[in-house]
Amino acid sequence: MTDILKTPAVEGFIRMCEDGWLQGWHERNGGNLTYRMTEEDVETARPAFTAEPREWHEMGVACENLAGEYFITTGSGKYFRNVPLAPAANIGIVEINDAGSAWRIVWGLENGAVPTSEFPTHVMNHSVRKRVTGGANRVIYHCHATNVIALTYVLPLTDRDFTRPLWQSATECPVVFPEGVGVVPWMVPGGVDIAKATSKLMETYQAAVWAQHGLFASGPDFDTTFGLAHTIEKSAEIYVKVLSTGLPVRQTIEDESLRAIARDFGVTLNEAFLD
Ligand code: 2HA
Ligand code: ZN
Repeated sequence: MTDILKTPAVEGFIRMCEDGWLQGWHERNGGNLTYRMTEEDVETARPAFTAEPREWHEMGVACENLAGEYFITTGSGKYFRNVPLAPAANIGIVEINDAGSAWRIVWGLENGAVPTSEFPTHVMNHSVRKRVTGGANRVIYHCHATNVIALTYVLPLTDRDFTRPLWQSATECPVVFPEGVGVVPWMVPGGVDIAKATSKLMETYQAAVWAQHGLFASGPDFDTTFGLAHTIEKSAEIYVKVLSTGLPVRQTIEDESLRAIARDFGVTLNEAFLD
């Protein structure tokens, strides 16, 4: 029988958890990750699924376009640090029902574990990203990216006030997230309000900043999604360092240069954030 831990989807998922831990973005049980499996992923993993169907759990949200989908998810209260050591206890695979309103465990999340506390948020955002990307988006990732969080104490909490310094602090940024980033004001984690506020922004953006909390990123695969979070956090780190010198900023990437990058790299920048 295939070892489920050696299948590309599960192996890639575990690697991303480890990568995030190594970056220092997942203290204690911080952060969560979900992946919407392809049909091929599901068929490859199916031999390892539980023989007896488990009970359904209502999510409190209904996403019709996710009916019958399977997700790999981190467990609620579980530590990213422990995922590579004991995957079946810290992550699992859940199936979504025909109404898109409930989940049940088909593999992993052993010893009574359940999906991440942010599962309804992830599901709502998967629904939006699946729709706006024509099915391409498969990954939703939430991490406590240190410098992104730091900036939420000093920058105005608007999409424009975050996007501009992030674009200006690393030349590749406008190419990686040409639509910019969204900003969610401080909200209680794990609730319906933060799920709704985030999914509204994810109609437009690949990533949203959660004030005084972290980053919420999406993408078609693990590399692209981790790369997006890494790029945003790196740019935030540079900007924090620049601010920390206390010296006046003598030069930055001007708007005409941002436009030049967009032209040469064939991306369309969100004009709302340019002067
Ligand atoms: O999983 O990070 O936002 C713990 C969290 C909640
Ligand atoms: Zn969090």
